[in-house]
Amino acid sequence: MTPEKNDTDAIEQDIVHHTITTLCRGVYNIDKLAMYQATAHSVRDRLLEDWNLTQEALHRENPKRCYYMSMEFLIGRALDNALNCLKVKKNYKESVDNLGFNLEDLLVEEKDAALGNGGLGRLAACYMDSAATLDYPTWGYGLRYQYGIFKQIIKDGYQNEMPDYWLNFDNPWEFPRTDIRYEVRFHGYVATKMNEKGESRMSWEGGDKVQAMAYDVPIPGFDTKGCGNIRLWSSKPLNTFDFDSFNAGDYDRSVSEQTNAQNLTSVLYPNDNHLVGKELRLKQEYFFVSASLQDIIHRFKRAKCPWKDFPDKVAVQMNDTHPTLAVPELQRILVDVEGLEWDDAWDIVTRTFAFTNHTVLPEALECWSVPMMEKILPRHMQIIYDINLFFLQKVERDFSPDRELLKRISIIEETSPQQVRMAYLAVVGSHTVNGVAALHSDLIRKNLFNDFVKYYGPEKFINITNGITPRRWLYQSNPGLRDLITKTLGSEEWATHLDQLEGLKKYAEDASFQEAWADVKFQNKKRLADWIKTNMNITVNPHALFDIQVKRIHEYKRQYMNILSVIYRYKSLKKMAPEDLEQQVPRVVIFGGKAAPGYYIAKLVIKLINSAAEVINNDSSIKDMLKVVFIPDYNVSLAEIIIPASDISQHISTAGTEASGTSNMKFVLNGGLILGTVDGANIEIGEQIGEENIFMFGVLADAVDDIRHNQKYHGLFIDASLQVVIDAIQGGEFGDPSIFGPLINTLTYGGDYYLISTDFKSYLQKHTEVDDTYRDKAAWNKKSIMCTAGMGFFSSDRAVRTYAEKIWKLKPFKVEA
Ligand code: CR1
Repeated sequence: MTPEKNDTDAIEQDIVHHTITTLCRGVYNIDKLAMYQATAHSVRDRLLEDWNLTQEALHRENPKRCYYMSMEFLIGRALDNALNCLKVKKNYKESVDNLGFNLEDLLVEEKDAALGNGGLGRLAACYMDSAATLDYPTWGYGLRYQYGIFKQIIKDGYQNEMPDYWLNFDNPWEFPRTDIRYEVRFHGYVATKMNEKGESRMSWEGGDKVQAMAYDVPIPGFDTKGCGNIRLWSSKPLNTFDFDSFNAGDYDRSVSEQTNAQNLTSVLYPNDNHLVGKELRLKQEYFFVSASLQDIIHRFKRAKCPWKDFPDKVAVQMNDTHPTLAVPELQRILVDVEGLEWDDAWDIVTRTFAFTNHTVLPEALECWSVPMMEKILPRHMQIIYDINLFFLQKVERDFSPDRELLKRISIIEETSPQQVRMAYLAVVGSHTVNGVAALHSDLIRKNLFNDFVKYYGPEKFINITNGITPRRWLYQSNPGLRDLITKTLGSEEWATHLDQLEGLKKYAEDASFQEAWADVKFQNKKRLADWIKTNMNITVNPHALFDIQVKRIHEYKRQYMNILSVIYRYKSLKKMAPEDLEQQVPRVVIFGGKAAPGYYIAKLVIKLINSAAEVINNDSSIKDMLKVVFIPDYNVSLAEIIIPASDISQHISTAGTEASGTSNMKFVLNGGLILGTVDGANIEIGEQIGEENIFMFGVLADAVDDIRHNQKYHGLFIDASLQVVIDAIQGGEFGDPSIFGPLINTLTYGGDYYLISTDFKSYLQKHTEVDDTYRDKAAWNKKSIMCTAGMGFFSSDRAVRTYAEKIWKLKPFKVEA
């Protein structure tokens, strides 16, 4: 960026120019939203320059590229991030100031791009940030949903859902590519045809077609000229019109076909870690991979390389099984359309794809019914059968003729109707499979993919522990801590070399550093307390211990156990003598998160939290020693305010259920301590920051099966502390107890699948330990500093570099100014 372009006058002129031209508004008649838009357009122009520079250079040099295929990208807001990446935030602040506005007020006008459910989608966004920052030639591919994740509204304590109209205003962060369009087919039939060489080939014919149009979302890298890209596909009707229906007087029908085409990418399925086997979802998945592969192949063909070189130019990472149809789709294109022999094509396919598994929860593993697949994708179903047949023949010949094994390992599950196991298809179609934290990768090697590990050998199954971008999750969201760290370490290089945070360790016991550190935390807690006051009219004391659990509401994540423990605390406080009450550590317990609209039990948990909050927050007898807040509509931009404000955050999934978790990393990076189970990335966080700096409790993953078995055959043990809580709920202390019956039943009649009764006692003990530790401010501050200082490993830069080196075989590609 030339210096002239960064002086405040030039920026002001630029913003005014966009106000007049892009927005067609007078400069003196302008509100915050319009000012935000004009500012965003001005920043976007700068990104565009970098974007073009990068894409032109890539086109010229044609290095190997990686494509990250993900049905979800949970990006959040873009303006603040872009200003930081381009290092022009100060300049823009001044210019906007001169124009009579406050930059911070403008930033919050932006709507979140919320094209994801939770961790999986946010991970994809962090990885795109790191790939751009590290100059890896990587593009994301995804879908441009017109409605992102729903807005959550709390009414009478219950979750209500409202559509997310995020595109209602102009979106400066996407570039429509009206010229980049591909046709995508559904249904139809399979015929045999002669190809140009006179060979007989299958051909997918007939059916319905829609069009995929590209929208590009630029992804700025931090302090680099390079700019990444996420290409999102939107479905459009083909430019054809059903004249037969029209002429037959059936105008409605001819128009409704067009509408159907558009509906394909209307809405993001709002389920986290849960499959709903809807036909429209299957169509979305195919639409997504078909358009992306056509685009990738189009780019590959420009260089006129032979097909066998495809894997030397293209790496595709499948973010969970959602893009797995890309495997049979590429095989189909190579064999049916390009005329390659099956084995040559399959060699190319399996050298191209790699697959990340993100879950072991059975309800989240994608299985598609064979009849549905046959109807929508008849040729793909044949190809999947063939892939499976050749695979099983090989297993039988080279490994073991054991029929039970063959049945277990088959891509087709012999249920009625038959099902395609997408995770198995992804494993067979990929050269490398990875889990997302050490424990999770062990578990999938031992359980889910055990037969495959034995057959292929262990090298194919690796671990790459998740990471988070320090740019959004510290640099941007916690300016106070950012500045303190930069001042202490002498430069802001840590933002791209997170290991440098180690340098903070030597100040961990330094009294004045501790004081500065604690003050930053206090200011962040105040910022959150103010937000809560302004938006929810609840007063919370920023001097209290802030105890936070924000994530999707799910039984396995055990928000239920958390609220049960809060009720236990409340009951204990109520029993205390006034002099004891005064001695307690005051707590503010904060919850946030969405439940899938169809997830009845999760929605009841939200109701219980709100009902308990209502009673506790209005009970003056406990002297403000406990407050409970459920923050509605948790999303990326709220996370940016909530996460820096934690003293304790909770990551308390039943051992073995949370593949990794990534918010755990964000909290600790911001100097918050974890109260957590021995699960997911909590374990590695403890290893990195020191076990003395994390509060861990609960049974271990390898004990879970036996405990479940014993509970089933020998009954549950509900200890006295848990019974107190159940009695209070059933006694109506938090409203009509019949409402909560089904929830209580998951414990008492449901066999307590998530082992709340097993872990409850040790959980309460840890809470007491948290309180006791918090009383000693110096000890607490030291732990908090050690938390941040030990988090270098969890940068998404480390994770992406590992993917690039171990899986994608990709080199950075530096764009010069
Ligand atoms: C996991 O539940 C993990 C993210 C990102 C989720 C969570 O523990 O941090 O993925 N899995 O790896 C998921 O959404 C469909 O599976």
